[in-house]
Amino acid sequence: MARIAVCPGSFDPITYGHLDIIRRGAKVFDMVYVSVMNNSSKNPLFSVEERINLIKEVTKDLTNVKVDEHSGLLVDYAKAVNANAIIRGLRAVSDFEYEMQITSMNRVLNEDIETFFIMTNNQYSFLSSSIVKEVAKYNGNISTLVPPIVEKELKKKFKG
Ligand code: COD
Repeated sequence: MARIAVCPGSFDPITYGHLDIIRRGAKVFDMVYVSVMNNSSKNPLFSVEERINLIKEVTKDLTNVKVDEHSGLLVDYAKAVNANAIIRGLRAVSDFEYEMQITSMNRVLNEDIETFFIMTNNQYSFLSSSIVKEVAKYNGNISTLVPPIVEKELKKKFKG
């Protein structure tokens, strides 16, 4: 049986922290669906299409990674692509409570789908999309935080 996982998130925009989790997940699973979840209460800076295009661009060397979107429950998306695993990243203790809550909810919704956590790479432990947007907004250097194409698109967003 193929090991298929979903790596869900807002990815607004994708950072080197996300990319590290996707790359490491792709080493363990036969197929990883990176899914931009389109129903979050957050007010995104990038449209779903923009986020998908950026993820596609920075993962184009990974042959077992597909990029997609979904509006609705994550477990329904996982079922639709025959995935029985969810990959999430953990940065700090502060992530734990939220991750435990959504993991438990997803298990109630579908007990056949298992969540796997990948511990952040130390160099990205402080990194989030929000922090990157904050620094970019005030013209700070984000070149070590996001891939060049993401840096370029962020600069465009904040130019106006
Ligand atoms: N290092 C390691 N991991 C990282 C880093 C980093 N520097 N930065 C981010 N990550 C990880 C996050 O921990 C997360 O696992 C993943 O990357 C994506 O992060 P985000 O912030 O882009 O995504 P989130 O946390 O906003 O995603 C939330 C979901 C969209 C997955 C969630 O809202 C959801 O499942 N929505 C669908 C509705 C649903 O099914 N609800 C029921 C369950 S509650």
